[in-house]
Amino acid sequence: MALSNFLTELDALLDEATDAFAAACDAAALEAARVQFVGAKSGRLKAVQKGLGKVDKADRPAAGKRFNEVKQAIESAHQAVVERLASASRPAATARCVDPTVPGDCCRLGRLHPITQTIEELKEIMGRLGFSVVDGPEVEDQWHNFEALNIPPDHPACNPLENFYLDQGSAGGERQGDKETRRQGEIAATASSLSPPLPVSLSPCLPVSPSFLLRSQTSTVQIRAMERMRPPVRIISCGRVYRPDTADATHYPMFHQIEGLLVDRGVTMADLKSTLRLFARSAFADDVHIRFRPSFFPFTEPSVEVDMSWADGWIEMGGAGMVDPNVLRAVGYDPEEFTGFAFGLGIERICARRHGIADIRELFKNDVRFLHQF
Ligand code: FA5
Repeated sequence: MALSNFLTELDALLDEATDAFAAACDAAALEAARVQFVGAKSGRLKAVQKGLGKVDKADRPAAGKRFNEVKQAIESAHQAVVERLASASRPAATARCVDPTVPGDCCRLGRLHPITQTIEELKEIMGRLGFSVVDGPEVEDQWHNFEALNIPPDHPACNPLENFYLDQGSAGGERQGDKETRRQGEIAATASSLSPPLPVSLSPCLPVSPSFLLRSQTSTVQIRAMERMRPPVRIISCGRVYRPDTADATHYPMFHQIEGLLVDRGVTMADLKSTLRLFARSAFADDVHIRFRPSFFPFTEPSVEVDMSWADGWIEMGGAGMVDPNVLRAVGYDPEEFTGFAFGLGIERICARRHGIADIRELFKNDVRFLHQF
């Protein structure tokens, strides 16, 4: 056999064996490749070795030398894959060198949103003044949002452009009786699916005013609380309210209010003012002043705007007043026996003042770099 033919056969074998070992992805595939190329009995290297005796005698030393080199290269390729598979099956912790002096990964702790923090603090302050916390639904019926609060259906405050009414679908083509029956079913289903469920049976206006809306004020909870309780009533409620207001530095279409209500015998405006003064001093600082400006809310009489003052001037925080006798009557209280005060303040404005936030829109951008400061 010519030397060149023998060497060509050897080189081809080396290439094939190297590729086969490199492709082996587990021990079984590697062993199959080993048997095929370097198996003691029928391996292909053994077969090529037999051809060595047929090479011309003068060329045999060169052929033998090259054979040994190729044999060694194939065995090294096999050994490299043995090691690769062994290290892949070792547990990562032992494979990797641990340096205990390297500082650990810093894991940022989450925190409550500044509005939630403010609400928790306001609840705590009012709790110390003897007020307990109640909640009401954000989806409201017209009775609680308007009518029981002495706001008649034709009042501008009920205007669809001033509120987020829920789309309850069109009932076109139905007979009036069918329409009413279907509406009652929808109302009952919607009311009971809310959390907490709307007390349909307690809502005298539902059959005649079935529209639902996102509540526009937490004053709704005054009504819900008085429907459930007998005086003395001393509650606060904090939560989201919705109005189609244009967003600016002090307004947002979704914002939070804290509502306060105290009903008992002999409650006066003096009680309202001292309660709000104590509240303001606890929430802000001892040197904060409050002032009442005459105003109008259908559910309080007299009504006032509540301003608070700092070095840079007065800021409007909310509304307040003595509960209107019509509201007391709507929930079955005798206005000759009981009087009460109520107030509703904007929580974004309180939060902004406490933290020096110039624009309340920052609170709702969900920028963690901003939120992380509180
Ligand atoms: C009311 O909502 C009355 N329910 C308050 C009330 C309760 C009066 C009980 C009497 C008795 P008013 O619409 O003024 O009132 O809102 C109260 C406060 O909510 C405002 O002073 C302001 O601080 C805040 N506020 C109102 N609209 C927005 C808004 N779009 N974005 C942020 N805060 C707002």
